[in-house]
Amino acid sequence: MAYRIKKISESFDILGDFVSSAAYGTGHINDTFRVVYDQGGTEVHYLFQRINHLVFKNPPQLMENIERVTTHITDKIKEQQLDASRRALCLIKNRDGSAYGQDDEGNYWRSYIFIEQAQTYDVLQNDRQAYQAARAFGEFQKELADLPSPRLHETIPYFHHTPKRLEALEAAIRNDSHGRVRNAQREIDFVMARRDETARLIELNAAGDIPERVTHNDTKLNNVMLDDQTGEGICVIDLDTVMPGLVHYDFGDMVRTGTSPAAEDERDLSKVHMRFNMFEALLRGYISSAGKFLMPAELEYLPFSGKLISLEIGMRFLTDYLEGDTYFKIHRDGHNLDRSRTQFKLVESIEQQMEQMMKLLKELRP
Ligand code: ADP
Ligand code: GN1
Ligand code: MG
Repeated sequence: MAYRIKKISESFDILGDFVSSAAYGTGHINDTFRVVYDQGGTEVHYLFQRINHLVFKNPPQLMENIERVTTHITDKIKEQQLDASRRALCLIKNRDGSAYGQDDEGNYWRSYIFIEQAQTYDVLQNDRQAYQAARAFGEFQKELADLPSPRLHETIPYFHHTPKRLEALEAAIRNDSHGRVRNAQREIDFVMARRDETARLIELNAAGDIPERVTHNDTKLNNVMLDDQTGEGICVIDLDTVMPGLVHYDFGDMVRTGTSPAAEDERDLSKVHMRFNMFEALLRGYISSAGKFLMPAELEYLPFSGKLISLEIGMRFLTDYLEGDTYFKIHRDGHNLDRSRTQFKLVESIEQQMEQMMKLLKELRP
């Protein structure tokens, strides 16, 4: 692998000599590497990613989205006289001038400036981090509100169409290709008891009550970098799914990934629950940046979105488990089933606190 990365990195417009590369991060889809270069005696880092083209079927279109989005955000940051190289992802061009390179096997690769002295967190440590992360994601939506046309490409069609995710789960149950349905009956029943709620946001959008916007769509809290020194949410990353969507997809995934003290794949379900103070911090942070543009109907469904997206991602993990683990990277047997269980435990915890969540929303809404 190191050889392959050395070779591909040489096709990018980077000065100096390749020193080493190492796998980086905990993402489930792409392959990420931190690459070290020697530039006249100074060690400089770059981030390289192999785009998973089984998941993202059209990498050139995906990269066109990312170029447009990063350029737009960079321009805005520069207008504010801030350091754009730490506050927006900065693509390194390939030597042929394009935003990506291809290796001999047809894999697509891209490279970014490595953002130093900032981290992502798989599990948040405190509510200050939750506030900062949510503020940054809201800011990101705000910056993209005036992205010039055309509409961004849909890199994965129907990505957050929860009823279609339910259909996929039902098909996986019918096929039972790996004989695993019998291991997951409780989880299947859990989803089916909530099936009527899966279409709620889609219906509100179809009725014209909540608008389509440019959204991130994968706002796992480890997709925002927090500055080591100030704790500020400085840069939103992982832009593969930036495309038209509903704000709820973003806020919902923040609740899913930012409120539980346990990891996404925790086996001890007694550790999994929604910490109300973390929800409060997310809501406060998100409203601090997105509050100015959110419409009343959008605000109204923010608490529900936490439940819906946790249910939806749980359904996706469960579907992948039933289909034999072909989508999400797994690191042990039953990994996707474990992940689905934590999601459903979180759904339950959110349901139990929904009344207080709505009460808090009333207090905080601008
Ligand atoms: P995945 O789609 O696999 O989740 P990400 O784009 O989120 O890939 O990258 C994986 C991890 O790599 C992130 O969680 C973050 O810690 C780190 N990372 C990504 N981009 C950068 C960057 N430009 N600078 C520094 N670290 C980065
Ligand atoms: C994947 O790439 P990563 O790990 O940030 C997935 C998300 C899921 C998430 C669950 C393109 O995100 O939709 O919510 O795993 N990304 C894609 O952890 O499917
Ligand atoms: Mg990521």
